[in-house]
Amino acid sequence: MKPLRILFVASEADPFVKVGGLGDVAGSLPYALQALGADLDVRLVIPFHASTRTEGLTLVRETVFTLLRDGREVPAQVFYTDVKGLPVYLISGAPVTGSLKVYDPNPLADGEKYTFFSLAALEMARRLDWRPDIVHANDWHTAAAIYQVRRMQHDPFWKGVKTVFSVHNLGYMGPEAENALVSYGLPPIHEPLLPEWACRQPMGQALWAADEIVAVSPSYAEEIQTPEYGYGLEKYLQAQRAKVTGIVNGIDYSLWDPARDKALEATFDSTSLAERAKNKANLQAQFALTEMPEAPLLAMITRFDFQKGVDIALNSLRMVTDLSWQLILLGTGNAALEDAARKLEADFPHRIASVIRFDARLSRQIYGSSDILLMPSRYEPCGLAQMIAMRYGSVPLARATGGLRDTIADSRTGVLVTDA
Ligand code: NHF
Repeated sequence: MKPLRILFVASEADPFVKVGGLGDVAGSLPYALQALGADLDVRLVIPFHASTRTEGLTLVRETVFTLLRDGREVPAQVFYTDVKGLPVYLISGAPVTGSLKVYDPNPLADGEKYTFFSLAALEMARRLDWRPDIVHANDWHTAAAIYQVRRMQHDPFWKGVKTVFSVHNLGYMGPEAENALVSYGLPPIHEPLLPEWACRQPMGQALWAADEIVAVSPSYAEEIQTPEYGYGLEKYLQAQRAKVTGIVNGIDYSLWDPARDKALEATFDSTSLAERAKNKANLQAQFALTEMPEAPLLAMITRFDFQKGVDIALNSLRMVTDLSWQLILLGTGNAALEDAARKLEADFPHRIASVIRFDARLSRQIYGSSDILLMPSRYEPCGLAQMIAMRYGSVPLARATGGLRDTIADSRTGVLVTDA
């Protein structure tokens, strides 16, 4: 039997490039799909960002072609590599190399980059004469691929190709991409149930064009159909509820394993949790926090964003003066929130460490030593940190929203917040 071909299109994927949870998912879901059986042929395609890590990999220049933008040719180069049996394509070209960040502070540059990339990913499949059965795109960055497949249904190569659009975060829709979309031949859609502005943006277009919409948790699939979380698209999503499914993300337990994690001073498993005390003492010493074994070490490992409720945690902790606690905060993002974190540290020295940087190794040490992981998210489509925390013996304290509802269980009863 001919294997089912899935083209997995994403803006980032671990270990090549990882900014957030999407990178974790795109770096492991294709393998999990592949493992379902030999009758699946899954291939990953990502942009060849300036920050892509390719050490130790052999890259082969696979093909070159041009895309038309307002009648002008924009060259694209495709590189191929194989990582643990997964075929991976990296697409380069001026709109990608011209932008230093994976998510550019200039939204127009991101509009150009991701429209070019999404269309180049499809053109690549045609050049390689590898016709996917399913194109699986993720978030607004790769949404144009979904819309384009729908527009190309008259083309024998694309006719009958199905699309899956995963929504990792509905809050980001690509509002400045319209110019690029139109220039590459993707006009606004006409859909009375969508607000007019959404008809001109990649997120709205992909929700309209996709055969299936997957939200990254069952609760989030429900939430995006409500005014509180739907960002104005809730009416459309309600009308389309038959094609909206919630599938919760997972983490790769072989990559997140406290019994083997080389970043930890003391490794441990569920039978040797006492070992964690060494990690806690080590972290306290590293960040000049007073060693107080009896005080809970709280942690936040997050993008500094209002979505994540960083401000809620910082403001609330200021009020908790009658209990002993310590906090270690790791992440980067919004400058005002970074400043607020630094200020809290200055006001509570020896109690708070604010580490304003991206540090994968330190994050593992924090998971393996903290007592409580705070996730006061205003909304959380899925969330991975709570799953890692549970794997590493840190108890998540979270707001009951999205994937946090679907994944955090009471360890005494096994009951999920969703079921309670
Ligand atoms: O886990 C990966 C991640 C989610 O809740 C997270 C988010 C972005 O906000 O699906 O995407």
